[in-house]
Amino acid sequence: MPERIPVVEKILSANDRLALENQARFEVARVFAINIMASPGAGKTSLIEQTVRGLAGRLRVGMINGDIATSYDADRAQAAGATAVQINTGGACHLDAGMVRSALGQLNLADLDLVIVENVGNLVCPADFKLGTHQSLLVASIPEGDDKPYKYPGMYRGVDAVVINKIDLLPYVPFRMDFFKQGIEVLNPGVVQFELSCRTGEGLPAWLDWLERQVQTFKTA
Ligand SMILES: Nc1nc2c(ncn2[C@@H]2O[C@H](COP(=O)(O)OP(=O)(O)OP(=O)(O)O)[C@@H](O)[C@H]2O)c(=O)[nH]1
Ligand SMILES: [Mg+2]
Repeated sequence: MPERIPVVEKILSANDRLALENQARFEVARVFAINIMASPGAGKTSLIEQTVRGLAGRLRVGMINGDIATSYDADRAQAAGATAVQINTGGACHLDAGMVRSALGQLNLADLDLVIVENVGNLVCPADFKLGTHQSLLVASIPEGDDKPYKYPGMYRGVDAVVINKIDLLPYVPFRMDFFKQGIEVLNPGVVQFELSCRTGEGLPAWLDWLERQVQTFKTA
C-alpha cells in the first residue's frame, strides 16, 4: 500500500537524526563508542567483562546494555569494573537511538574513554537501527554453526569487525572455519576479525590491543 511507505521512511529518518545527536555527544566528550551485536548467548557480555578487566588502568569503560528484560548483563559489566546502564526494551528486539539517548542521560561521559553498547541478542533487526556509535562489532560463536554469514548476510555485511568467540569449543563442535570465513569475505571483504575464547583468554590480547588503538586514534584525531 503506497501510503505506508512514507511512514516507514519517516520513522527511520527520525532514528537516524537521534543517532546523529548521540554521535555528537560522544564527539564532544571525546568518547569512542562501539555497538556489539550477536545472536543470544554468543558471548557479548562475556567479551565486555573480559574487555573491561583487560583494559583496566588503560581505559575508562562505560556500558549500555539492551535486553528485553532483567539487568543481569549490566550487573555483570558493573562487577567487572564498568559504569553500566541497563535499558529494558520491553519486548523490542533491538536497541534504537532514542533508547541509547535515554541511557546517555545516566552516564557521565566526561569520566569515560569508551562506551560499549550491548545490543539485544538478535542477528536481524539490530543491524537496521543506527545508534550513533562510531563502530559496530559482530560477535559470532562456534556453537552457532559455520553457516551464519550465509543465512544472516545483512548483519555480516554492515559491521566494522567480527569476533569469533568460543574457539575453545572447536575440538567438540563441527565448524568449518574456512567456509565461515569465505562467507564473511564475500559480504564484507577485508573486515577485521579476531578468533578468541572468553573462557580461556586465548586470542584476547589482539582484540584488546585493536580496541585500545581505535580509542586512541579517535581521541588524537
Ligand atoms: N565455552 C565457552 N563458553 C563461553 C565463551 N564465552 C561465553 N561463553 C558462555 O556462553 C554463555 C553466554 O554468554 P553471554 O556472555 O551471557 O552471552 P550474551 O551474548 O551476552 O547473551 P545474551 O545477552 O543473553 O544474548 C555463558 O554460559 C558463557 O559462560 C567462550 O569463549 N567459551
Ligand atoms: Mg549479554
